[in-house]
Amino acid sequence: MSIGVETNRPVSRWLVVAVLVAGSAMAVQIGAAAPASAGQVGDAGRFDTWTGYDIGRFPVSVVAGNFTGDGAADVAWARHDFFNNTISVQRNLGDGTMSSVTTYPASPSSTDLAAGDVNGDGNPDLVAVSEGVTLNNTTIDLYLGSSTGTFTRTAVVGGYAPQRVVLADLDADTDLDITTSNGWGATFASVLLNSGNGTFAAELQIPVGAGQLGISANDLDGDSRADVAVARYDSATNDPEIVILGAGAGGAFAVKTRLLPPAPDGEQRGNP
Ligand SMILES: [Ca+2]
Ligand SMILES: [Ca+2]
Ligand SMILES: [Ca+2]
Ligand SMILES: [Ca+2]
Repeated sequence: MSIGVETNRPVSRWLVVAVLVAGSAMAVQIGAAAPASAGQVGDAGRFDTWTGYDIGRFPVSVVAGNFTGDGAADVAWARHDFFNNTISVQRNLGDGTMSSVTTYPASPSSTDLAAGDVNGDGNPDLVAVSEGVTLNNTTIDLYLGSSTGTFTRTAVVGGYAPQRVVLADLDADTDLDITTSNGWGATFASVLLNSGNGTFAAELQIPVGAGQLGISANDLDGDSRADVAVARYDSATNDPEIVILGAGAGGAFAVKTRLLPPAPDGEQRGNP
């Protein structure tokens, strides 16, 4: 759910998730495996253990959430694997260690993962987006959470080779709606409004332009309704652009404005 124009995907095979817990504080660090005597984080001895876990190849996105309702943050991550792709969940055992990994099937080549309660039962759910083997996937995977941190997979039609996903209440009815930035030539971002129970109305296709990547949601104009910012790279002008989506006249969700970030010193906009 980060916003920014990025060009490289993480492809390291052996990344490690290190979860360091002290009281209710938690940090998740992703990086190359480090010897137990090095790379320790924290102060005053609060974080004095470092435990590495194998998270599989091609990890791309990780989220933390209290999936089991015990107050200790658990983790889930998605992988950009075209073959037998899965998302994975590890429960926090409350003593600074994590459970064994539970995996759930996912559409091929996932690109992002988000956590939030989409069906309003109080248990966090997961939403994964994936490009697909042929880079035209239109299935968004939903994983409805239970009170014990297990998930049931379902799906909704939307997006086009989606690159990022964000959950936010876009229509001010208190439930979380889905927005995706889309890839591989798609010129629209996708908005799926929640019916309140984790089912979604037909996709709205918002004309943003191609080259979309980063996405973020917040109330940017103070009207008490969430807006969405989509970062894209315009290959026609060689310029980056931030497209702001939000509720316009009559409440319809649409492009509200387009922002051109300042050019770096000494550079000019447009084609050279
Ligand atoms: Ca937990
Ligand atoms: Ca839920
Ligand atoms: Ca909503
Ligand atoms: Ca707003």
